[in-house]
Amino acid sequence: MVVAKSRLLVAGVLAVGGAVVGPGVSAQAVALPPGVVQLRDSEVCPMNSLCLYRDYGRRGPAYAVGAGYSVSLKDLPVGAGTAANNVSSWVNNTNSMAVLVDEQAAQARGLGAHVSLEEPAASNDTVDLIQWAV
Ligand SMILES: [Ca+2]
Repeated sequence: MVVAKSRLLVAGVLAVGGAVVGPGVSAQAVALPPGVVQLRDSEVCPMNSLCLYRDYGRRGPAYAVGAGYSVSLKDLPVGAGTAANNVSSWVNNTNSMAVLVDEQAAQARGLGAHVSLEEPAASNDTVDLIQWAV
């Protein structure tokens, strides 16, 4: 059931992204999406945020996503690339279940409220979208 719902969510996100992406792409590349703030290496995850870290142990380039904000990790710069397919460590410091979506595999996983996760090898560096359970 979760996977079926996620496919609908992914389709919706892709449709929205297709409408938004256009001549303004270069300007959007600088600004972070709404609800997102950059964290310092190893910074503690703020309250009411879902935090993602490039490296295991909550290290490396990192971002905090406010509860309820759906975000494409492709919009979060990490080095020369982005956070898409590039996250190893998560902290859900919200009261909501986050949904971690892998577009390529068309799969989604829930990350419960106040749950942290060090990615197992099989799902390391796979997430592309953050959604929220409703
Ligand atoms: Ca992926």
